[in-house]
Amino acid sequence: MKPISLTRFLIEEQRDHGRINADLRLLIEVVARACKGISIAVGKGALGGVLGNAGSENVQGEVQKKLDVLSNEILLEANEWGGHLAALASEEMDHPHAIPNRYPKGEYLLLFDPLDGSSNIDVNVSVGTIFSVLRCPEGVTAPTEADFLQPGTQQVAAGYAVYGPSTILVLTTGSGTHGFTLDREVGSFVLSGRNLRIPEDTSEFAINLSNLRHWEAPMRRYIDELLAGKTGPRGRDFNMRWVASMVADVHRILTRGGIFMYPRDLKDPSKPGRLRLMYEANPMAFIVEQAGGAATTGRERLMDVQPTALHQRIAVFLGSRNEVERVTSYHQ
Ligand code: AFP
Repeated sequence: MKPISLTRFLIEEQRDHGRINADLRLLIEVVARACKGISIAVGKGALGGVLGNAGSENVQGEVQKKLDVLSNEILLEANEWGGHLAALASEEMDHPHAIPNRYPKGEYLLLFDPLDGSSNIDVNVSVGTIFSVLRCPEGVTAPTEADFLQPGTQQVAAGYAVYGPSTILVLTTGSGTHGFTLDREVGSFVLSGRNLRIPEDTSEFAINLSNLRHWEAPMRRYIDELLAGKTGPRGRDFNMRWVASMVADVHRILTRGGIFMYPRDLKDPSKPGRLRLMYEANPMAFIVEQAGGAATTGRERLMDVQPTALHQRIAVFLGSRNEVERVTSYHQ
């Protein structure tokens, strides 16, 4: 069958199904093009002079890798001129980035983690880009942080690119979750998975077990049962994976099922979790739900959370619906 490019897929979503408009189509195409640029930079590794630390810190107080900064710049430059955005926000920038006055503004807000999994870059393990799209509130021409603080249910699109053996863009605009693989010779993303579905059951869990002693009781119970396997109440054995790049762990789950967990831990009681709500948890929750999975904070549906700060952290449980519902019920 003739391959379907991302461009053709988006044109059909717009023309045949009226699911997206021209500005949202442009936004997605521009972000996809930026991800191609990031994929090339990541792929150069040591030869591109882009490994190692940038000698700066981000708003999280984390050391920035050169590729964190480069990826952020690629996404900023790609999105400023198109006229589709009112503003954008990034894990790597303290405050929202206004569209320069020399360019027209549009109706969308773009949020992204330009390079997720930074601690894996220098050891050549898969990393990725995560993005989320919201509408700018009516009548707002100079969006502030408050205009970004919308629950995940308000997202009009979300996606990620995983820079692994192949570069794959996964996308939802609210009508299913679809995967596109980068054809490096032609330089375009080609549809490689329409309407991806996450199996409701799984025998594979993803968590950083080194935090075990810091977890709340419901978490300890759930994990103990998984580790007990067929000798315990679950009656079957489980397998564990942890890449420590959320994009890679989520992509595995989207491909063959599983449950991803980053619970809040009492290591730092002031932190309600490690992952960021606005540009990691929410986009992944939208993608997962559109593929038939579930995403909670352990206590409530993730996309219902009313954000209070642009860089706020949150606990994340997402993936195969029946496992997410079980571990969430233990917290009730
Ligand atoms: P870095 O971007 O600092 O590597 O963090 C990656 C991440 O935000 C997410 O992608 C992983 O799932 C998670 O953190 C890994 O956390 P641990 O290093 O605590 O396992």
